[in-house]
Amino acid sequence: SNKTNPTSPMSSPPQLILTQDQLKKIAAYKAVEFVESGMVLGLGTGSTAKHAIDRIGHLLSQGKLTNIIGIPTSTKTHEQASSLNIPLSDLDTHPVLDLAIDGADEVDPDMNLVKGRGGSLLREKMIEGCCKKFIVIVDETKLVDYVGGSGLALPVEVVPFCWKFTAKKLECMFEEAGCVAKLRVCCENGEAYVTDNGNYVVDLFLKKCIGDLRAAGDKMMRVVGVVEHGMFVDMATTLIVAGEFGVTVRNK
Ligand code: ABF
Repeated sequence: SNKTNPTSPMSSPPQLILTQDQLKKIAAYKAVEFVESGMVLGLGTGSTAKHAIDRIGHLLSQGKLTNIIGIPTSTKTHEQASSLNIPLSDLDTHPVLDLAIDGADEVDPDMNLVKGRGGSLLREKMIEGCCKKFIVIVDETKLVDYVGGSGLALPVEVVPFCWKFTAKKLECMFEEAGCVAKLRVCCENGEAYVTDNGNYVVDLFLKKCIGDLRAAGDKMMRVVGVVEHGMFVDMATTLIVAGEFGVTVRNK
């Protein structure tokens, strides 16, 4: 017979495999659905947040959003947002924000985050700490069982003065977790990476869970020379994850 076998692969619809960047875009566009005219908005940094900012710029240009004020979390985001004619301001003028949208490097099951692999953790933490709502947008690769669980860096912004001394203190602090501290360098020239605030970044590589995140964060902040660390504990209010399964929105 010429009947098609229903179980044959030939009869099933072609499988759509999305790239990581497409997933980032899906999460970002979903987050922008929460943006309303008149809002003061925290604008994140990184390749996921970039999609959200593009979308906000587009909706503004179409008149579908009006009276938005953006507070950028980095000089890079400032450049992108101004090229899209998004009106911008700062925390001095707008100390309370309606909403912030930003990416993350890791998200644990309690919606605690690791941020700062993009280098903007200080401004992100200052701005995202002032928001009524903070939406984190990620593709599913960012989900981890515990902070540090990806095996990638936990970034800490430090003053350049005697950074080795500060890095050593951090490494000793998390010795039990098998911590290795490395100065972040620019891949182009091998020189120390310098943040928007003129500081360095020490990346901590952990082999185990560091336990109580708040206690660990407080300990780091007591090291003179540490400016800020990249753990964002209990800050996210909404998590949007895009994966092959679709997009999910979870509120805290
Ligand atoms: C920023 O961008 C950072 O806090 C985080 O390091 C990074 C995530 O980057 P991407 O969206 O490019 O993966 O939000």
